[in-house]
Amino acid sequence: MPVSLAPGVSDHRNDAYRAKNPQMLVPFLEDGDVAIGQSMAMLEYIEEAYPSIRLLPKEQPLRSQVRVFCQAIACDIHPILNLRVLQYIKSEFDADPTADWYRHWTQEGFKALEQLSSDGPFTFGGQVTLADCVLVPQMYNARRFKVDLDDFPKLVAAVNNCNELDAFKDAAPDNQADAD
Ligand SMILES: N[C@@H](CCC(=O)N[C@@H](CS)C(=O)NCC(=O)O)C(=O)O
Repeated sequence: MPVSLAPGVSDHRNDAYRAKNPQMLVPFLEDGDVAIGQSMAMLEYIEEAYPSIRLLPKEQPLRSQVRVFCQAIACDIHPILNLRVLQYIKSEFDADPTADWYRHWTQEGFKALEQLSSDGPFTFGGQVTLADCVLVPQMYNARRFKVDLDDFPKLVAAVNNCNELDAFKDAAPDNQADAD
């Protein structure tokens, strides 16, 4: 079910959605009896419930390296660039967070990710992993906010290669039923 974050709509803040997800954030996964928020929890659920497609490598140290990469985005980069943070900076400090704030924290985070990633074609070599699933949307936002990506050739290449695959095309924001 589409949940719009658009200003003036804010489906994620209505009572019906809050009853499902007290954090009032998207995405939110419903699969049978399972109803969970938090992207990393969802990705691990899908990994365990649908083991025919493996996105978390079994072997170490790769397994942990993929988790480190995912958490660098989910715990450190994404939270400070989130909609409610940007809205708060604008309303409380009368500053435009889409200028310096967004670009600064994306580039700081991407510097580390570029170093953490391995050679392509994907973030950790020849197989798509959870790292790619987490990087693609963060890169989508970086492009949307016109962050200079010249220093991140491995990340850009991995995302471009993912975006050639049907699964990533199907999941792209512009290909969703409620995209405007
Ligand atoms: N840690 C959460 C973050 C979820 C999150 O912040 N989602 C954003 C969209 S990408 C959101 O719902 N923002 C609404 C807001 O900030 O009000 C996760 O990984 O699922």
